[in-house]
Amino acid sequence: MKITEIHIYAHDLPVKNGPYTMANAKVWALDTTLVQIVTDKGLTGWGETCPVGPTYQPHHALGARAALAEMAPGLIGAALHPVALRRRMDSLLNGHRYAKAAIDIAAHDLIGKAWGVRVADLLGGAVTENVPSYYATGVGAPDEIARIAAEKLAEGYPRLQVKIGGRPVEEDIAVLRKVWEVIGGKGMRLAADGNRGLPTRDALRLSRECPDIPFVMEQPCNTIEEIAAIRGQVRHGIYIDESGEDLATVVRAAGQGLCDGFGMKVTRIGGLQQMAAFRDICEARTLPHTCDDAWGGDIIAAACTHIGATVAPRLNEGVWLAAPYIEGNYDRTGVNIRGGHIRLPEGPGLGVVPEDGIFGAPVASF
Ligand code: 0XW
Ligand code: MG
Repeated sequence: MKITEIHIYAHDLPVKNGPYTMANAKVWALDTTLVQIVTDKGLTGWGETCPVGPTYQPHHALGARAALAEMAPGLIGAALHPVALRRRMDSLLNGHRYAKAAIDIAAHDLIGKAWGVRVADLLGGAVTENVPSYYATGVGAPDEIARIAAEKLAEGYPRLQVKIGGRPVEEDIAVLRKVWEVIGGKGMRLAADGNRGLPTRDALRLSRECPDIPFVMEQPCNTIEEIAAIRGQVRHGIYIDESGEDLATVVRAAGQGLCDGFGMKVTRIGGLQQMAAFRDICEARTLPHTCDDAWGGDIIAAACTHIGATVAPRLNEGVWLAAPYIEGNYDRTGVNIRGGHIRLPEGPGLGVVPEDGIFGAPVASF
């Protein structure tokens, strides 16, 4: 099966009750990029990549589309084998894994459709049909975040991520204390995500002043070097998210014991083929991790859910979806969270087929 056409679409995803606030970013609407690949067998597959604004990671929507346009002519005629396709993309453009991921996801969708199987089964096999999710709050005041924590606990979420950073650390400590009053001892796991926003001084205070609250500290500081500097001094587990830029960094972090787990994004690592390798590296070193993306609609949600369904349950920190912050779906059912869990789409392929014309005319076609 060979690629005969590539179409690129841009689609606006307004944030419900926005903005969504993180230490270094406030977002009201996200610009997502959809990739449609057509093959010589007449099948169509879909991929998606949606940076959560231009400052969360060194990714942005126009950058994704420029990178896709740079590679697309060289991909016409390519066979749909994910490893060979990744090497071909690497021969056409250095880096830009978050754009390559959209092609990789569409390739998995197509292979699944051609073989009549779900993407989860292509990726090694689903171990659950009901994939755990987690809820991520924005940066907020103690009473408001504690109210959300109570609501999400009652809904059945097994895990909560509280956003911190970008303000005096005393406020972050007050939020975590209030949240723990609500969820402590009730079986909900807790992550405090700094999104690179804390100086090491504040990350150390946060850990020292909350020794009784068993949260993991997710990407507290900007660089892997800052995380390495505080690693031996904190009482809490540390997860790397934004700094886990590629498999080489993951191997380094795991090999040097720089973290206790990861928040991982399917597009940042380069797509589902690289994500499956990441999953296996984590399993070899017993490192828990998430399978998320930064934002995006039902195509990226399906991709995250399919890989999330293959993770060993004891290491599965869940699949975060933007669905609670988005109105509407790409097809009749979409990918949604119920009771803190996501039903694995039935497939074949991703199991999401966008309604005809939903994204308007392509912004580029090859
Ligand atoms: C909570 N997320 C998965 C969604 C936002 O894009 C940020 C991200 C994270 O964990 O950093
Ligand atoms: Mg994170």
